[in-house]
Amino acid sequence: MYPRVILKGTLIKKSQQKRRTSPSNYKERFFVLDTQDLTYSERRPGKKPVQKGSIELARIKCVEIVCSDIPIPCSNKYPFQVFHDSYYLYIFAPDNDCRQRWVRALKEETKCNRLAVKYHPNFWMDGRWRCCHQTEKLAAGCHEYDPMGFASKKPLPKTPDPERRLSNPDLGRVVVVAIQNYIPHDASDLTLKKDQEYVLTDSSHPEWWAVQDDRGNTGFVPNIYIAEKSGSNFNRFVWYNKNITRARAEELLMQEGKEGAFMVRDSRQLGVYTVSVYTKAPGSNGEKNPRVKHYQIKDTEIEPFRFYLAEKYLFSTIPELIQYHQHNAAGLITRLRHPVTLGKDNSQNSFDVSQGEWEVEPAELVLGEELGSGEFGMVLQGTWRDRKVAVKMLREGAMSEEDFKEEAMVVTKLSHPKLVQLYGVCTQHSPICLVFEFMEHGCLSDYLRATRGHLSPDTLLGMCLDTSEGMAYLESSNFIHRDLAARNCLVSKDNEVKVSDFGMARFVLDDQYTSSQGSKFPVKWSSPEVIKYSKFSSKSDVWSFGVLMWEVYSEGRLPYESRSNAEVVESLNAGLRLLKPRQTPSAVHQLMEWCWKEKPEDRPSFAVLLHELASLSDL
Ligand code: 4IP
Repeated sequence: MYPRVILKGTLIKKSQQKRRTSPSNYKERFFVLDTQDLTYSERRPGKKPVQKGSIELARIKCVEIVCSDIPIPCSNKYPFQVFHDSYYLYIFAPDNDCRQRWVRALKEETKCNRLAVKYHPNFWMDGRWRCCHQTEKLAAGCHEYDPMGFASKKPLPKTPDPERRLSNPDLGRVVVVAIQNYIPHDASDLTLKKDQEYVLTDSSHPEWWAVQDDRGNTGFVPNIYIAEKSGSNFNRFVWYNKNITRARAEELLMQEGKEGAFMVRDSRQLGVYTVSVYTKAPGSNGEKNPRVKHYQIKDTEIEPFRFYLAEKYLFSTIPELIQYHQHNAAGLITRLRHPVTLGKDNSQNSFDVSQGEWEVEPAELVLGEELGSGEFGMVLQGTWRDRKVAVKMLREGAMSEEDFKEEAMVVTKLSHPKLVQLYGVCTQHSPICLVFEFMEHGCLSDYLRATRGHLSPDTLLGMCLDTSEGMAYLESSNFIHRDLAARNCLVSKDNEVKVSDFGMARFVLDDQYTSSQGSKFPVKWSSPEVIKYSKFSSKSDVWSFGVLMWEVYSEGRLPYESRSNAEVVESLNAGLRLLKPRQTPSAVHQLMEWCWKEKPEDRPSFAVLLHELASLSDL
């Protein structure tokens, strides 16, 4: 009987390195799976295909996806493995569906073979298995091979404490693949189906991680049952340039000419990535010196593999690392401010207010009385399209307008009932002005002082709850406020509190405000890692939120009233914290203290704080 063709298509294969000296190359091959063999050929235009290899199906012992923790060094990012004889053939599919088709078909055709009992879920690379660190290529696998995903015998880790969380937006979007089925053991768990993809939403527990399935259900699963999805298909990221040389990267970034213009590109070293960034920062001689600096993304080389750039701030994925350095210089010459991409229109990401829907027509704006003044200049009451608005007139030189325009679109897109909405920007006159939602009672700190002794415990708790709601939204949008304090929240006529000025601290030009040594730096609201290393994150916002709760319950007092910034830093270093304001319920005080944990990872997320405060307000 003739063999019947089951699947065919072009995939990339890695050389099997049958000999010690075999090259480690990746080649495009036309694969054909029939009922007898898996065959691959070279196809060249106008020439007859040349068969390069063939594996008899009866000799296959394992077919499985590869869960890689490193960037994939070829253009197809979805690897799977065919273990046959004593060789591992790694094949790379262009997408997950294609990989699943091949893996399923191969498993089906080999299911009656004498299969391996265990297999290696990760690659054999550089003389060791990345999954179990064994250095013998033919060493027994470290994971049960369960081709159809029936078994679920792995011992389950100890159930975590009830404080476990379902979301940790600091994670960014990390996709994981189930390496075996999991049947939930309690209501907060989620069913895992082998080979299916999930989005990781929390990885803070050592053994139980929260994931979300494609229907939006979220729950906990043992982390030994999942693996990070292989491949680093960065094409969807605006900062990634695949085939670009160092010289071309320099040319493009110099052309862009903006401080912090950057891109991520493939390094000459296979599988390694480089971040190239433009800076005008003065060189060692103090003179202005526009140049491009290149930083290689390194990994820790020992499990669990993590990525880092200039200093050892470690991340489990490269997009997470980039996202972090977009907010923090942390050892780089400048933070990564403006992604630059060859061939993609960079202006897509920038805010061209002259044509954009965010431009406010000066003729539509009626300015009224002065409401106050802030870091950026005067705030006036106004009317715009029949609604009351607050208009911030930016004092010339107070703000980096170029940077602000770049990011204003992001800010205007953030929309939540507990955030003060930025309606638009008026750029046609200099200095520019920002048009915000109007809040009758003005800023929270002034309001607390003005109403001291008159606000009920419910109102105080409601103020904290409102703020946590706005902040939980920012956290879930991966947006860091950087200057959360009662002075940066506003109060409506119904005592509703909304968070304002989010992200604006990045555009202040006054060094006294931006440097943690500066006299205007909000030390009293800042977490230790912000004071020491300017390391901002949603968890540094959580610290500030603890101080804001303290401000609410002390009805507008200044934290550490009579102490200087230096004294505050000293007492924080000694482990001291703000004292409980007289009328604070102990449950709220416990939350404050939780926000002031030394290590960011020990602090709760805003999602948890919101949940906790909401349950207190239900009592
Ligand atoms: C060859 O490299 C090709 O990659 C072969 O793949 C590969 O054979 C060889 O690996 C490797 O040495 P060069 O073309 O640079 O010589 P293909 O036949 O698809 O071109 P496999 O067995 O992986 O197909 P070794 O280990 O067989 O030498």
